[in-house]
Amino acid sequence: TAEVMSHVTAHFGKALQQCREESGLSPEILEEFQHFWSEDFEVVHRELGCAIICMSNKFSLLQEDTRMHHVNMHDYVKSFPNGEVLSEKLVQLIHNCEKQYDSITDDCERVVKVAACFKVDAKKEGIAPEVAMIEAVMEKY
Ligand code: BOM
Repeated sequence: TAEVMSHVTAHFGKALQQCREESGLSPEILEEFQHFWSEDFEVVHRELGCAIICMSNKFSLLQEDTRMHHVNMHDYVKSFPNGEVLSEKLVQLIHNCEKQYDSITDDCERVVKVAACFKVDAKKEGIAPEVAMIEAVMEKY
């Protein structure tokens, strides 16, 4: 659900500041991670892909091949309140997007495509949070 996704995003987003330097993602492109879900934010920059890789690695959410670690992602999402209602769906959506961009060899470029696909599909499924919902739970993490 969107409520659960707001918690996951608030927590995951805390890793952004730690990943700014190595990813080269400037605040002009994305100031705060919760804006990822904003209607006016376009998920297109390679640096955002690099940042998502770095952030995911902080929580061991990726495999050696820079694809999602299914078990760890499932457990990560399940660790949030009501997480079990979202975990399976989230893993399924991300994996479906990964399959569509598997031929892109540049990891940062591929991951930003996967993230853009995930944003579109999460909206379709009604599990995309509003930025305000994320802001409301930020203080918990
Ligand atoms: O193939 C690499 C898979 C990378 C998975 C991350 C895609 C989505 C990241 C952008 C959105 C994040 C929102 C919440 C946290 C989900 C882990």
